[in-house]
Amino acid sequence: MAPAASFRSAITISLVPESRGGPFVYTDGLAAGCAEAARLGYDAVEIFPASAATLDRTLLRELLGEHRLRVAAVGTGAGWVVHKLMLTHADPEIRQRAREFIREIIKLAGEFGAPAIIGSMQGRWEGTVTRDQALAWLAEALEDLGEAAAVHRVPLLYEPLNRYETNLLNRLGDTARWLRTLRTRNVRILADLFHMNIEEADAAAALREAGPLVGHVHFADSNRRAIGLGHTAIEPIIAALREIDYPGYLSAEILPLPDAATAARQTMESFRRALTLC
Ligand code: LER
Ligand code: MN
Repeated sequence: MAPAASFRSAITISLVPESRGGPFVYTDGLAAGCAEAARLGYDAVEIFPASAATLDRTLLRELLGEHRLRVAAVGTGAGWVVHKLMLTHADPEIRQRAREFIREIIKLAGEFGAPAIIGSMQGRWEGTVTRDQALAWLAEALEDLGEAAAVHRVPLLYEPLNRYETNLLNRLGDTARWLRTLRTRNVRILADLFHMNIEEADAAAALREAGPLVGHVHFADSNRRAIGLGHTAIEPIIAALREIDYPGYLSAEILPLPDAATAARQTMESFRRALTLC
């Protein structure tokens, strides 16, 4: 019998001042975030940069070496939060700029062997744009960007978000069915347990449905706090991840509540418990 899948731990560092108040644990720079993550025993950091160009690659390389950390993933959300770019915008120039913004982050992440995440930059359908049109633009972008990520031998991560953040795809099963209609085989689903708590009838069943398409997990409780500080029943979720042989990270994209240090410690405790479950 194949050995049960093991998980790796990751924690978020945001380098974007405009994202304060968002679900990011460390917000005091790369050096402080990496040092803290390593001190608590995390395997990796997930980084949310303002753009590819503003991230200090040399510093990041040094910090990863010094602290024996990896990059779990790189977020593109600043493209929306800071620059108001989205892949489904009615204006073709904005759609193009959104795609180029993401392409640069794919290259940056690829240099570190990590996937890029498309979350809020997917946008939403509204105004003159129909849902079918928005999904067609999104599909075209994922075909292109999925192959751009393949050059680096990493997947591209697409994240279904809850209904308050997008009206495109909110559930894993729908997302998996839609992704299977694309030509590219290099786009995987980011399963964010916070969004899933809002949208899925049964989070464990949704993970089983998406199966091998699950490429990354945001490890967040029902209230977007550290796992263990909300009401999510994590055991069936861990069992489902084991069942689908999920090989990736459980990454804490959570609110730094009651403070960053406590959220990070609590996540690590929950992560260690998760490793011993099932
Ligand atoms: C990004 O990973 C995410 O989950 C979004 O809720 C951010 O807006
Ligand atoms: Mn997320």
